[in-house]
Amino acid sequence: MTPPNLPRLSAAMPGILRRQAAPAPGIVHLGLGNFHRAHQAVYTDAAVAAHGGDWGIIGVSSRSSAVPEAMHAQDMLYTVVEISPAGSNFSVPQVHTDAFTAANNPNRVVQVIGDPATRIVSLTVTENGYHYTPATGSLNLQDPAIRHDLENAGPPRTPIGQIVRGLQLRARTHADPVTILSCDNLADNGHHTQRLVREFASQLSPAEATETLDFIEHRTSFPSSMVDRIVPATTDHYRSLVAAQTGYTDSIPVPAEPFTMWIVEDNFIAGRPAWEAGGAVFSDEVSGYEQLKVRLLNGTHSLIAYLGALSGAATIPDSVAHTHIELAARSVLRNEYLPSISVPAGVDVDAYEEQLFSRWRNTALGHRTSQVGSDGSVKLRQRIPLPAVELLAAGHMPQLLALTTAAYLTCIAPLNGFDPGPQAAAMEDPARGLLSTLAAQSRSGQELAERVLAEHHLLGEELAGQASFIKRTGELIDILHAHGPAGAIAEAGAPSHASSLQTTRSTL
Ligand code: CS2
Repeated sequence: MTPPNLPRLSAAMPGILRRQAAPAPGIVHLGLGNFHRAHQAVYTDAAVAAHGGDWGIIGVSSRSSAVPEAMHAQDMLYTVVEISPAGSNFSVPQVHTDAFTAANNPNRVVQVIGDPATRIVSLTVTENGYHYTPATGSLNLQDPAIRHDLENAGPPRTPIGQIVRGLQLRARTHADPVTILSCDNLADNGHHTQRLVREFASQLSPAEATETLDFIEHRTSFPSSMVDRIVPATTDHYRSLVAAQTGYTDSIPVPAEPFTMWIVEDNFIAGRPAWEAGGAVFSDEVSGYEQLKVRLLNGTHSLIAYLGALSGAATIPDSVAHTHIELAARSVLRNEYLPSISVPAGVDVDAYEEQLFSRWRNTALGHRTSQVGSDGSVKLRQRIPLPAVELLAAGHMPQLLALTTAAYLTCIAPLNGFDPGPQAAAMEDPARGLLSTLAAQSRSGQELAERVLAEHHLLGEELAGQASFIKRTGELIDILHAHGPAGAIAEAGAPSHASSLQTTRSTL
């Protein structure tokens, strides 16, 4: 329960402000969700505290006005609640200078990106926010939102459309350089974003396209970055915790695990904050770290989320507490993801794996299986195909990658008459409609896998032609429907007895 009559978090509250005011703005951030507020904002706060600089952040939320409105009501402040079983830590970053909602103020997004004071445009818009076709990696020119933005039917609605219109404005006016920094879980996220921006710009009228592409070529940079911090959704539990332990109310606190990591390519054409002060690492090996994270962490996370949801687990810690799910997770991580990765120098994989399991076991955090399981049609494309194709080419069946795919389809597109449970029902996915239709037309898992993977290329072209993988995925869908996760894990070949856990740990 929140104690009554507590004041709301504000700049006037004694002990809150560590500096006179937020710095002047230099960054526009698209995607004012919890992740940005517990990650990049925290690093920027540390950078400005240590070295100064005009690196205030204008936060842009895409559709919801809840966070921008609450930030205005709290003098742009909010609490980061670091949660571990040992206790909680509270901090208040002081770097946002403004916040608004793109849907309510669409022209303003283009203006702030075009503003000469803006030197970095950063993004956390999720894999789904890039409007690309997972099968090809290219901009989805059939997507109605992209069509809308290209046809100039009004101010742009998609992040890529907003960025290109902002760059067009810069090209037309002052031509100051600017960096576009993707902070989403996409392999090679800098190049990926650059490619989509170029593809969008090349669809403009010839004169506009020439001017804008020239600007993109010479006056922008697109560093890649690997971001890592588990950040669940805010709930009333965290609001009450903040009220009980800080003496103020905050309607938008952000829960986060203590662990945080940011590896960034140092390619900022218009300067950058000294993010090292917050622990960011500038490296030429970003793509190695990205692979490591997108596959070992995010890929294994997906398996834990889908098998957990099908076992009735509401949270990731509840899911890995099932011994057979932990075994499946260790097996996919070691035997199926790891072989596809060039591990960056200095990374100890055993320690990395143990750290992942201890992060996933953080029961205090309550990270939901439905949150990690959402948007699988876009996320899995980043996680599964390349490692799977490599193993297939070497003559090995990636059983647990097939099981991840099968568990995903069982959650989102169950066959007629099967109820995958409330956690699966709570998963959002842009492909849910299509996949439900395909499931309704299928009499077996094999038919479903064939339709989804071979005909609709859900996991890309590479896997569309892999008949043995598709067949195995279909068989595992049938086993999941008939015998549940434990049966399917045993069938997929992950060791199935608790006693083998130790053996697995020591022999992998
Ligand atoms: C998760 C990530 O939702 C997901 O797919 O795997 O959000 C994960 O928690 C973060 O990437 C951790 O850095």
